Parts: sequence; structure tokens; C-alpha cells
Amino acid sequence: MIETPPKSASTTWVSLSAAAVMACISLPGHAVILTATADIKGCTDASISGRATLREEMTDEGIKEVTIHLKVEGLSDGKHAVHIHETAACEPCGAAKGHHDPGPFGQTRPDSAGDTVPATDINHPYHMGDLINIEVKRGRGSMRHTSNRMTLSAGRLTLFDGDGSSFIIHTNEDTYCDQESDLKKGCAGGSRDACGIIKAD
Ligand SMILES: [Cu+2]
Repeated sequence: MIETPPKSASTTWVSLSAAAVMACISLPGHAVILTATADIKGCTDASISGRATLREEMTDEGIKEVTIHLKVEGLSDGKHAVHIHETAACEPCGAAKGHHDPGPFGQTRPDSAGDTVPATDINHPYHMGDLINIEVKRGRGSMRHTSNRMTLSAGRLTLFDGDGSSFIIHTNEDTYCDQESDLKKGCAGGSRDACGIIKAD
């Protein structure tokens, strides 16, 4: 004779399963869309090495966010500027060109001044900003940064545009060129110590 489980036990199991499913669904920002990686190498110093991982997730609100986790060894102790540069090229490190920011320069207005569609004077959402400094202690540094100013998936903010993108780690810290007195050559970190081309996994 097959024993039928008591109704209350079955009901409990169903309730727990539903709770587990609900818990998975309700976890915030955990829908991973795409991941990417960059192997970091010294521009001239072969003892510098590192790795960056990038993970694009969808928040509960439906916003794409990219979380960058960077680890590096061999840099001098102290703070170093980290940016995503506009070209997937590291040889030489200058080939990575300028900072990734695909919008038209100098448009701080939130949207168009006119009614033309498509408008050509909208910089939003290209006010991407730059990444934060990495701090190196006893030759090792790590940094984590989350941004909704870039995506790995296709779109106007993608890092995988026509010529790709790279990380550059600079010799000095980024002052973020924040104050009038900071607005001078080198305020974004100066020369380039390391580079890594961002590649989709
Ligand atoms: Cu830079």
C-alpha cells in the first residue's frame, strides 16, 4: 500500500517551494545579461599584471548596470587613475586613445532645445564620467565600481562599439579635474602604466 503523505506536509512543501521561487525572483539586480574580461598588462613594465571582470545586470527597475572588478599587481603604491578608453588597442598604450564617451561634447542640457526628430543636440545619456582611482598597497590593488553609464549589450552606451574599448591605468591619481585649480595637464592621471582590451566572455 502506498502511503499518502499527510495533506499538511504536502501543503508545507508547496509553500516552501513557492517561497524559494519568490526569493529568487525578488533578489534585486541579479539578472546577469553579459560578462566581459580584460587582461591588464604593463605598458612598458612587464612585472605589472592584472585582470578586470565586467558584469552587466538588469536592476529591478529595468536599468542596465555594469559592475567592474579590477585587480592589479606591480604598480607603485598609491592611487592610480582608471578609465575606460575609446579603442580596443594597447600596443602601444597610446593606441587606446581618449576616454570612452561617445556623445557630442559640451551638451549639458538634459535634452533637445528643439522639436526635430531625431535631435542631434542631445548628449544624454552620454555624460558617462570616468571611473574611480585604484589604490595600491604593497604592490597590490583592487577596485570595484558600478555604473549605469555604460553597457556590454548593444546600444548607444555600449563598450563594444565599432572600435571597442580598453582599460587604462595611469601613473598618478585622478584629481577628477574637479576644482578650477585642478584644470591642468595631468589632472586625469598623467602617463599610462597599464592597459587591457575589454573582451566579451
Ligand atoms: Cu585615462
